[in-house]
Amino acid sequence: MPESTDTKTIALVTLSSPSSKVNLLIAPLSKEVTIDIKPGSDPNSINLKSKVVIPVAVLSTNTAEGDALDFDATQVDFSTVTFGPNGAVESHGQGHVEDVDGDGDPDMVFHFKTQETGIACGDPDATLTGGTTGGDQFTGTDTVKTVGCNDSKQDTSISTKGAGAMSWIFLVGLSVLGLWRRKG
Ligand SMILES: [Ca+2]
Ligand SMILES: [Ca+2]
Repeated sequence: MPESTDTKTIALVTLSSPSSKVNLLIAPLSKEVTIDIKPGSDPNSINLKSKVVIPVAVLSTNTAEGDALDFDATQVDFSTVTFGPNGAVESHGQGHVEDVDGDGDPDMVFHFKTQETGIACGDPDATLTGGTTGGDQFTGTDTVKTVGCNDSKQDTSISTKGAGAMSWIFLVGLSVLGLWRRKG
């Protein structure tokens, strides 16, 4: 991807004046875009034990209704898109054009394997980054609600132990009852 390589390059510019020398790091700014994790769902529950894919929509936006698009999501290059702390890549190797918010502008939906995203228990949000076919970088963040975490696993094991203890007491009770009847 020559375009994305170029836009990721950080330029070191040295400004010199008679009295001082200043180094400026100039990095291209990533545009903030609107994303919708699990379009149509709120809260955006992410089951961390699930092997299903997480749909994430990148929305086309304009500054005012009727204006030209400020960000055209259909121009997103799927091969540059990554999601979550581990930077999962698109699981189908393509994006799907769909107007997920029903505003008449086509948006883009990508899918990521839950296990590859690196989203951890208690994470409050997740970020998608990528670039357009024109080489513009963008980033977008949406909230998540993690489920299937260790807390619920412990709860399950405790209740299983509880059930085991209960049935053991029940069996002992039956035996005692049997002995008592024999004596009688
Ligand atoms: Ca959502
Ligand atoms: Ca739309």
